[in-house]
Amino acid sequence: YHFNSAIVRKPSSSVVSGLRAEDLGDPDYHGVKAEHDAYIKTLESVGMRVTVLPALEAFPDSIFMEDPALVFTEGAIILNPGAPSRQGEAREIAPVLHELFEKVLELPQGGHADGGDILVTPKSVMIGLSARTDEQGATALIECLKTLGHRGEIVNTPEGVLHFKTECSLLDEETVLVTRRMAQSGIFNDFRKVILPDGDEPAANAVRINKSVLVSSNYQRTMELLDQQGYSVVPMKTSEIQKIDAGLSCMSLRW
Ligand code: CIR
Repeated sequence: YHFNSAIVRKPSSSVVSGLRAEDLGDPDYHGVKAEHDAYIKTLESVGMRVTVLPALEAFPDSIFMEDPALVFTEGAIILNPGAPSRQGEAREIAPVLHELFEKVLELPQGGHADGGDILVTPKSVMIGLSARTDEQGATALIECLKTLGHRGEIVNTPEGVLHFKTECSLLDEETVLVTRRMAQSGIFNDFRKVILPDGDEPAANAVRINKSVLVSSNYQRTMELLDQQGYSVVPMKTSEIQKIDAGLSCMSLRW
């Protein structure tokens, strides 16, 4: 969670038709833009150099930069997103990664993996199988990770959630923020766990960057809990992006 660089992509007006599991109404473009602008400012304020890519009208979900690639200081991996409408996003990010990284690997065609299913921890890179990430994609990703000197590990995403990281995030070297269901799954037995208060599950997708933890400002009890545990909480507005199933990790690639 020590990062100094990030890539984000501006939302396009097509973001209002972003994918969602349950329709709570379209997000408002200006609202999404305001949340995204605040996100960029926050990344800068916690010490990141942010590369801002232009909006892509053809890809409503392309603001969620985290899904089509995975980056480390050692290099980048171009992924193959599982949602058909998002697969072209990988092609769009490729030239940018080649410019910024010396080593750029590509997940072979066939399998799928979304960055939202990948939790990088000091122990391993956890890859959650989901409706977006399949066995073939996860296995191929483990091979790519080896090339970059990282150990990948396949885990299960709880039924009915979009991504593995919809229900967990890394708070520090040994601690994860998790939903009760994720805590009970046994996946994080080797970690200290901060369990979200019941009803605050959507706050699970927080993101630790340097000294700060960015948390959705809709979840007061979670913010208090993290504050009591000594974390430096930065509240972020997520009301509009939440309508298209997004949290805080998904809007950037960080390294
Ligand atoms: C999607 O369904 O792909 C987008 N509407 C939301 C993606 C959120 N990404 C993430 O959590 N990594």
